Amino acid sequence: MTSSGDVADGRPHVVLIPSAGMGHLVPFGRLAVALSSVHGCDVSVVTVLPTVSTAELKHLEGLFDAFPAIRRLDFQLAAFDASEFPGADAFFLRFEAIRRSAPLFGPLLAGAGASALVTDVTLTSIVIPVAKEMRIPCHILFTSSAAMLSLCAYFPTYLEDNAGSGIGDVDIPGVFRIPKASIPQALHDPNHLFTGQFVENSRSLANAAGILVNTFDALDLETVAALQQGSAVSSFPPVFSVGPLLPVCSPAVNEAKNPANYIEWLDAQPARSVVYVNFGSRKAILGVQLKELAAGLEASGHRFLWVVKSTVVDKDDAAELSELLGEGFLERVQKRGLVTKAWVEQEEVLKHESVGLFVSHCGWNSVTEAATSGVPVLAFPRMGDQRVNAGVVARAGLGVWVDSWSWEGEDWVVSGEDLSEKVKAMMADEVLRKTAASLGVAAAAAVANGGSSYRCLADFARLCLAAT
Ligand code: UDP
Ligand code: G50
Repeated sequence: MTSSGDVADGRPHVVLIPSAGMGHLVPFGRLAVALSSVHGCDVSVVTVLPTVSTAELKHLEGLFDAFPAIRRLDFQLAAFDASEFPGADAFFLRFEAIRRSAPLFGPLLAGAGASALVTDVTLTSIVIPVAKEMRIPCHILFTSSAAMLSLCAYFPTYLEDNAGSGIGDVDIPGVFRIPKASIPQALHDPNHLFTGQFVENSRSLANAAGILVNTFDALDLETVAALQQGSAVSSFPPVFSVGPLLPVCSPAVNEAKNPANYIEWLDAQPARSVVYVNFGSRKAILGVQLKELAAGLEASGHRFLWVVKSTVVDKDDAAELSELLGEGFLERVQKRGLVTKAWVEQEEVLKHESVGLFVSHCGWNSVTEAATSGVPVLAFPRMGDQRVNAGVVARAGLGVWVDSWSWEGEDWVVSGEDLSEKVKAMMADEVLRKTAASLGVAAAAAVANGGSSYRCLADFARLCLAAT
């Protein structure tokens, strides 16, 4: 035992502190497995209880069951009065609740004997001071794209330079210009709960020992290089591109989550004939937009697997599909469409050979999973960081983004006709299909032994060892 960590067997003990929401938990689980199974680290994962959704709890339990070497450190949230933020998003509230529980992290970490920490970007500004006090190096896992990381890093400077003039296009030196319309909606409001957290976290990033990003060279090389050269912000910590963090393929993680027989259904479809539609785990799509999506998928004439989410948190999802999608829709598409409200194992779906296109909200995990499987993406961003990520999709050639399409909060929706045209064009686009497939090859090479992301994670593990 050293002053900073329990390294009795010579291995660094890396404690991971994830935040809330599947989009944040999933990459932490993958990082835990890669560090533990491939890079020889002793790994603990802090399990913040309660979770926002049942999907999150099941995911974590599956992880610990499948990988007994990964230690579970339960952390009970302190009481939190959400009435201070009426109407706020359930996940932003949970970020805040975890942030306010910060004083409890010290005793937890001291008991665990951590030699290094990796925390979620949403907790940056509250975990780094705790780690500093305990003299444990603290790294950040950035769960979104490197483009979003550059926006995050530069945002405080942008605010200082443009004080009082509202948010416009953000021209990140050495990177690119992010148009006003792509800036996450919440950041336009300086008094928004998310904005307060975001700016504090942005200011703290420079104090991190390192930043892990779930990306790889073929997607984000120039952005990461610009950050490392200090063009966006001077003296930025080392950035490790460690992605795509690979899905954890284990029956214990995946079993019994879904009653729908979608894999059997996919097995029965011709190669690359199915349009897979899923907008992620955390946001419902407006009823009017759902009806246009239904019309668009029907008019495209293609087979489709559509995961419909009609309420914000999965456990509350009760509305009937036939009500949501319009009279007679399910009957009319019965022979070529499978629609479910249940959770599907997305990585299984994307690697299935019958899938030819992914209509995605561009949550970053979904983008990396599409890239891993070499499946083209029709970007349909709805909120938050998704337009910035959709820009990455388009620039890398992984897919297509119609940047004039509306998103959450705008008073019009994308028509079924526009959607159907794009789906038809993309399903017929052989060049796009080949480019997406080549990104799949590049992703596999990046994480294979000796590849760029493999080496970055190995460097990171060595850094943790050196700190013990
Ligand atoms: N996911 C899944 N099945 C679903 C919905 C989501 O497996 O029906 C997974 C998806 O594969 C991804 C994560 O949940 O790993 C969602 O993260 P992402 O960043 O794509 O979007 P978010 O849900 O955070 O908006
Ligand atoms: C949700 C969202 C907007 C958004 C992100 C969300 C990101 C970007 C990274 O998860 O992940 C980030 C999040 C929080 C933070 C700092 C950086 O405090 O609605 O951009």
